[in-house]
Amino acid sequence: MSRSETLPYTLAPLTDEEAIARAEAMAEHLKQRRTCRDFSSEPVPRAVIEAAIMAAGSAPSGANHQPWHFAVVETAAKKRAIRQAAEAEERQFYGAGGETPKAGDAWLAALADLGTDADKPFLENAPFLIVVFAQRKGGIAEDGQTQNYYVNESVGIACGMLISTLHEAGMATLTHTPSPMGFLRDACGRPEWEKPLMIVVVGRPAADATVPAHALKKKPLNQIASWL
Ligand code: IYR
Repeated sequence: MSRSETLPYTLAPLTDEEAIARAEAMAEHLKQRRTCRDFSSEPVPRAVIEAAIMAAGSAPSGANHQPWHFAVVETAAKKRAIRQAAEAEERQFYGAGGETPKAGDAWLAALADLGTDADKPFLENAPFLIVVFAQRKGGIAEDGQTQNYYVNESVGIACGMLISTLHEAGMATLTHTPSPMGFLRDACGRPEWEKPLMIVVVGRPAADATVPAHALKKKPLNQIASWL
């Protein structure tokens, strides 16, 4: 078997008690994260966004190809263009013009508890939109040809690390998935082998921000885990 170059790997040793305390504290902190739809337009330091993207970029990925791109949108004109294109799609999704909704009845019923509709003011109000792209091809060199592996898994993990870091920095976030979202590729000038995956909306919550009570209903441990 061929062996690659290796480097030592160590972690600061913790006692069991310390490990438990740190895991519980982190879990408690992450449990305070909410998906926010009411943003203040108060500016956010660019350095926060840069650090969060660097955290996301350290995620594990298939063959370490790092098949992600984060397009950071901060100008009013670009945010407005994205809002207008997203709302046009969402009006069809929700049937806001009186026509048959593209979303079926079951999907609309599932969304009822969230209270979402075709209006997306947060796409303009929030200081930053991070449009996340998954690179279907390209490898580390981003040549547009080399096969990438486990792309959705890799970019999904990176998005989790992105929103966790932003939460740690006291930012409100929204993982927004306009449906469909192909328009984001043109809006952000990205190549055809990249697939828009989601918009991470970042800012501070508006003074009167609320979240749906439904969002606080999280499944208990004995439902989401089994021990074999
Ligand atoms: N893209 C739509 C619908 C939507 C779908 C799901 I699944 C959600 O969890 C939330 C919204 C919208 O953004 O309104």
